[in-house]
Amino acid sequence: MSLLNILVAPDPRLKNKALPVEKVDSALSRLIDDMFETMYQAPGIGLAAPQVGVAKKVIVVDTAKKGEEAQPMALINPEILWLSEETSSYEEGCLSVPEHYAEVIRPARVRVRYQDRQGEIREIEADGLLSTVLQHEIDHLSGKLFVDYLSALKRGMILRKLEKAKKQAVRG
Ligand code: GNR
Ligand code: NI
Repeated sequence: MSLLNILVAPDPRLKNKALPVEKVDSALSRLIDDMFETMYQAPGIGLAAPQVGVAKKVIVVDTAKKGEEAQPMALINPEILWLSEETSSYEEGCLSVPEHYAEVIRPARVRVRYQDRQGEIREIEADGLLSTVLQHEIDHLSGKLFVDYLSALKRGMILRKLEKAKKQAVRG
């Protein structure tokens, strides 16, 4: 297994649309293992392939709390079938937007169709934190970040700070 490099905004690769996975094979399984390792090490509760520079429709999530048994879920080609009218607000963060957090209002519940690691088609209905994280990860597959839900003013402030930090890192 290997740790993958997580892209940080603003990076044009985070804005691209991911492509559907055509073959659920051992190479894809390896990518999923590496994504789990990278997510747990970060640590994070979700990770989408575009965040590690892979433009494919693959996400991993685990919303189990510390001390609880892990609940790793890999979703291939996830698609939203249904969103509730009811909304809920969570303070979101993103491994590609480090050290910035903001409340985002989203549908409270979601139903998602996806393929599992065996290529079997499955459906899941989620609420609470899992619903938020699934929507956050599926957004990554269409090049969307949580900051895109904020005002242009807030988004601009965050992205300018991240850009500045990148330039400082290059200068050392
Ligand atoms: O680790 C993460 N925590 C989180 C908290 C609230 C809402 C969404 C998330 S996802 C984030 C990891 C990440 O960036 N996934 O794309
Ligand atoms: Ni994210």
